[in-house]
Amino acid sequence: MTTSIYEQPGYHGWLNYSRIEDEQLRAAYANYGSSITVLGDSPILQSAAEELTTALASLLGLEPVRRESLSGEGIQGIVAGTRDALKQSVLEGTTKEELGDEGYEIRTVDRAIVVSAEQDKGVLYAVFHLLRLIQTGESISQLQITERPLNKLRMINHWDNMDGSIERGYAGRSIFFNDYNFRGDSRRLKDYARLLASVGLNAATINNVNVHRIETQLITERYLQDVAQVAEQFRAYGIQLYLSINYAAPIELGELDTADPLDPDVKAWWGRRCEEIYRHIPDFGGFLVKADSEFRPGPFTYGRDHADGANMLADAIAPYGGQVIWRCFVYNCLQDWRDRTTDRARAAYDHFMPLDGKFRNNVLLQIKNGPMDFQVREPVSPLFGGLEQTQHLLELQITQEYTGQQRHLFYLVPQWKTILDFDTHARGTGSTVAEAASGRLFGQLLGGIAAVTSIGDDANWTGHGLAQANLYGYGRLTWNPATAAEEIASHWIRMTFGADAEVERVITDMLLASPDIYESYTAPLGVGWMVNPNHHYGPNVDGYEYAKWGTYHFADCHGIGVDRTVESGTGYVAQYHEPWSKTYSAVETCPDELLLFFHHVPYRHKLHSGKTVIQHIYDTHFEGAEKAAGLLEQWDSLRDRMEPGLHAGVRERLAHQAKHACEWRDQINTYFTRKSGIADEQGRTIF
Ligand code: GCV
Repeated sequence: MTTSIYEQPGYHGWLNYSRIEDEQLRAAYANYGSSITVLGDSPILQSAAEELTTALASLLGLEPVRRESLSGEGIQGIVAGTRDALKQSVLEGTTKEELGDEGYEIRTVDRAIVVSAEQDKGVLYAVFHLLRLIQTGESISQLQITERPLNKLRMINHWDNMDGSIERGYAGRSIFFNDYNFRGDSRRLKDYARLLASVGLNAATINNVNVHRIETQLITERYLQDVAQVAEQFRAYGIQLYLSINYAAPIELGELDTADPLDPDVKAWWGRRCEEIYRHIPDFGGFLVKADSEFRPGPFTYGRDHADGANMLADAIAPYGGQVIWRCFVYNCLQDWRDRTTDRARAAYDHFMPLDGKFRNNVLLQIKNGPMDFQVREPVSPLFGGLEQTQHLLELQITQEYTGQQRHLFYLVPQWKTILDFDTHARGTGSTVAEAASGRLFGQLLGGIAAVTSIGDDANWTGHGLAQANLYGYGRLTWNPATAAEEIASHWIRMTFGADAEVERVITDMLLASPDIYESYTAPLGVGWMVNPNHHYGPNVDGYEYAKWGTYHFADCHGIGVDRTVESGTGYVAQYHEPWSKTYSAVETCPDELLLFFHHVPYRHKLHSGKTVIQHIYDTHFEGAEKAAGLLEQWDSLRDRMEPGLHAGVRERLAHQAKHACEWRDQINTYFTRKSGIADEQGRTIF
């Protein structure tokens, strides 16, 4: 007998609403949870009511009574609605301005819990928050919660192609497309929308930023009805739909012979497209554009700059309230490896800083977190804190392209927190990336975070069962970047695996240790890359060394690293504000973990840790492989504490990781022993 996908391990993720075992707790929750009143019946409020009903039934083992209006005997149970609907009768305190469009309040008032917001979306977020409290065993008898998100845009980007494949996808095929059609799997789309909304995400692109021939037609009659159906499903969960577009669409669709942004025919063409799109999807979010990057067309072809390109689209979509999200991932991908003057790291800043202030107010620049490409360790892109007059988004990668491809465990939240907390010093201390990206630092209206999603049609969405923590954590951070990585981990574990203190202890430990473990047996000290070309999995130290992509480590028999100083290198360090420019410039002050990103040093150079670079490489690679094996042992200790299928799926991946970490260790150590001729101080086996 085959089990349906909905019953397979991990399908429900952190919304599995397992019955609460503790009887006392269940009874305490039932005091409120046995009656639900949701005021209003918009699609979003219907989603909220449905979520509450199914979740409470499952968590508490009861059938909650559903009411549609407040009863005469005063309020009781869970009462949810907008402030208008509640007529403020039960609320006081927070002003409309404090709450904002998406914020909410949750208050325990006598025998009731009142969930309220300015808008329906806020009510939905509040419902998920309340359910989280119940799932994680918190008391709800004295709630006084007020929340609002820091970021207006909290976005997911899919790199899905219409043939059903996913660029850099490691969890099956697209949930949207197959064989150049929409899959129309509404149950799956709904459950995905629930997962996204439950962590506060509010926007999504559904197709790859590399927009190929057929995908170019997504903005035409051929597909717009299907796109509109997805938009409708997402709308019921407060998620606005965006599309990635092909900058040369007017040409590719055979309607014009130019895509020059300053050509009036091109402007008019995009105007007509927008009109048609909005006829199908009145709340369409806008366009995401990868232009003049990795062989994608763009305004450079016509001698125009990126402001010309983005503003033309922005003007076309402005009458409908849409936005243009324009990516800054622009660099020379045909570099000659012999040329040491060109530095890919400089490219985004060099291209976009001169354009600061030249973009329309419905344009946002989307900037990858680092200057290269989602490596395990990179400095923060200097465009954060650099761009002062242009709205922008931080782009992260949940899909684990360079972080183990969802076969290795890598809890990304600590990495993202390092990025968000990075103080750019643009306006003195406290000018963090989180503040810059949200728009708050420079008083901009729009801002936020986007990330490339990690999901596919695998039953558990993310392939690796523990990789779900990254999708969950991403949403939580977009809402509030100050949330601690430990807290996110602990919530995710309790919601996913239930209340078992040992499970929580072990998995928290594993998650928090995982980024350092992976970093330690892969590319050292911020140098990056060292992976197999194309698919980017597994060790290959020189894989990108003689390639055109601008990704070099320059290892020779004397030393390793890229000199990015002003004095003797590419000058990249000068793109940062002080004190960073100075700190990174000097080998003495550059943080160890980024040393090889900024400097070329001899193998015997001493790190702050007191070790030489070469000994650090050996030690971390031996330790990393050992710790990877340790992850498997830790997981095995939980064998009897969870659903066997869930345990087995993760176990298989951890076993692979342990083995693959040895491959990494041996290739890297052998390479550097041979290159440097320096032996390991501890005489361990190096081949
Ligand atoms: C979607 C990297 C990835 C590409 C990706 C590109 C981008 O180069 O390897 O697969 O393309 O980034 O972000 O546009």
